Amino acid sequence: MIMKGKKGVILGVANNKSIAYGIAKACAEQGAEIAFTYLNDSLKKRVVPIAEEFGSSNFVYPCDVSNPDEIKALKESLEKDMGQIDFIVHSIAFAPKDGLTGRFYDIPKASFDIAMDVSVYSLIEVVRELKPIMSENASVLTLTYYGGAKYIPNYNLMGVAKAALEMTTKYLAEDLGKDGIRVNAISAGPIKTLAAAGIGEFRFMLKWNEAHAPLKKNVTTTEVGNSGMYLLSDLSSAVTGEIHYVDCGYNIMGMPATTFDENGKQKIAWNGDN
Ligand code: 0WD
Repeated sequence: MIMKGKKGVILGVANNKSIAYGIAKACAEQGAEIAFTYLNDSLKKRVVPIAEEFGSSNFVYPCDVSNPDEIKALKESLEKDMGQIDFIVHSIAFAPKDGLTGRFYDIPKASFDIAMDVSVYSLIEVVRELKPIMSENASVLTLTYYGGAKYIPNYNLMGVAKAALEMTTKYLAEDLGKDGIRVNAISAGPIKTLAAAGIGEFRFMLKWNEAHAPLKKNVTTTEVGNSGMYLLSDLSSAVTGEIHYVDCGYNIMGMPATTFDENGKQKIAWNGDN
C-alpha cells in the first residue's frame, strides 16, 4: 500500500470519466484518504457518489477556483476535518468557447483572462492557501497537454494556458523545494472527457494519436491515474518540476513513422487507416 497514511485533496473530478477520477482511484487503491471538491451544485450530484465510492463522504467541499473565498473556505474545512494533507491534485481547466474556435488572433481579452485565471493562476492560489496545512514532503500534481508545448489544431487559447501552467509548475517547484514540497505536471494524451468535448475535432485527435503514438493506442484514465499516484507518492521523492508525458509516447514523434506496403514500397502513414 504505497499511499497508506497519506491524505490529500483532489480538485477537478466532474464525473467518473475525469482524469482526476483515475488519479483518485489509483491513490485510494494504494490506501490514500481523499477529499474531493466540486465546482457547482450540478457537479456536486456527480461528485458525492464518487466520494462515497472511495469512503470519502465526509470530505466533499465546494470550490470554484475563480472565487478566492471558496479556496480559503476549502483550507478551513480541510484543516478541521483532516488536519494536515500530503498531496494536492489540480485537474482543472477552462476556456470560453471563443478561445477554442476561429482565428487565434481574434481571441478576446476577457476570454484570455478567464482561461489564465481558472487554468493557471488557480494552481498558485490553491497551493498558497493550502500550504499552511501541507505536510513536509507534500506533493502537488497538475494536468497539462502537449498543446502547451507545440501547436495543436483548435487548442488555441488552452495551448497558451498550458504553456503558462507548465512554467508555473517549474517556478513553483523551485520556490517550494526549500519547504520540501514537490510540484509536477502530467502531460496526458487525449482522453474523451467533459472538458475534451469543448475541443473541436477531438475524435480526429484521438484517431491521429492512436495511429501515430509509438504504442499505437490512446492512454486511459487508469494509466494516467497510476502515473499520477507515483508522482504523489514517496516513490518519486527526488522528482520535482517535471512535465511527465503519459501519452503512449506520442510527444517523441517529430514526424509520423513510415510504413511499407506489400511490395516493400515505403508509404507515409498519415491517418488511422494505414
Ligand atoms: O484529453 C484530455 N481530456 C486531457 C485533459 C489531456 C491532457 C490534459 N487534460 C487536462 C485538462 O486540461 C484539465 O486540466 O486534465 C485536466 C482535467 O480535465 P478532464 O479530466 O479531461 O476533464 P473534466 O472531467 O471535464 O474535468 C475538468 C474539470 C471541470 O469539468 P467541466 O467539464 O465542468 O469544465 O475542471 C473543473 C470542472 O469540474 N473546473 C473547475 N473547478 C473549479 N473551479 C473550474 C473552476 N472554476 N472550471 C472547471
